[in-house]
Amino acid sequence: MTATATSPEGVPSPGEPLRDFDFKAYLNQARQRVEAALDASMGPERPESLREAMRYSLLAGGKRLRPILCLAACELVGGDASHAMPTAVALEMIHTMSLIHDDLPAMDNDDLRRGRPTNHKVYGDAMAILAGDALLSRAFEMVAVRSAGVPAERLVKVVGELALVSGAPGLVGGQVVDLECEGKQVDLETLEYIHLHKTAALLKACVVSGALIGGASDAQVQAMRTYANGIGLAFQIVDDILDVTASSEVLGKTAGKDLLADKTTYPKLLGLEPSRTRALELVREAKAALHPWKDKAQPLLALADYVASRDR
Ligand code: GRG
Repeated sequence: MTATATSPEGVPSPGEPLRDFDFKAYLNQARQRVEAALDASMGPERPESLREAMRYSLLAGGKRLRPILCLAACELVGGDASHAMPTAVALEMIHTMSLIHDDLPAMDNDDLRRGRPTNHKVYGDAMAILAGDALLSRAFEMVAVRSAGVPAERLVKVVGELALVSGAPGLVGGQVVDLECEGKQVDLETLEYIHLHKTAALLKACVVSGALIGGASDAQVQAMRTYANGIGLAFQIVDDILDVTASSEVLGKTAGKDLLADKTTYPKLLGLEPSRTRALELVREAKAALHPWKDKAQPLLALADYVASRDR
């Protein structure tokens, strides 16, 4: 399997097809595995009403980018992806929790997510908060109790990554600054702070956790962090672009929300085309971090391109 390498570093440019790698088939297969594992992850939770609210959002579809990044990173460093599946599920649980909480009236106040009414619209605010809380706790259970075949010291490191990303240094910190900036002029530095914490941090936790489970060296983990910072910011830039260019129907969430809420976004600060250019630059930098792995990195290289080219 050889990538079509044309850049000076031998890293394929964003959008450049990777020879002999069928990304569509890879993505389909990975999504099917993740969906099955997510479905199986929900045990006989009681009370039934809580179980229903948790399942409603967890099994509502979504791109499943985070668990797939985790599995791909594990495989890249020579690990067995099945060992990383409980962690991949845990990361999707944390992501889903953050979406449920983000959609609440006290936060972003949205009523459409993944093409369906938001959790609180169906089950009420209190149940939505509790379903999110239960998914967060369940995520830690997945790693600490349900992972098999992984040395305990690796799992302890993964638990540390998950704790950091779901607390003040990650999602919560990013969300607080985002809320505090509502209705204010925000500079690029602050915007980047928000999205490094709200979006990039979780993508980083995905590849770092997968790599740790696969037995990565410190240098390999560092390369993963660099890769994830790039794709994380690019992901958010594209998210901001799609908010103004795509429909709610395609996105499965309310389009045009940023404009309506007068939010500072990359297109607002930089303009639409410069935002696209910046996203491609970030993806190029992210891909360069994977250079040591050469063709073995094809899934993560293709996932980086997908982040920049996605339409939902
Ligand atoms: C309560 C511990 C705790 C944390 C919650 C609410 C909150 C703190 C943080 C908000 C984080 C957030 C919702 C960031 C937005 C990230 C983003 C762009 C999500 C969309 O991801 P996609 O497009 O969604 O991958 P799908 O549905 O495809 O999975």
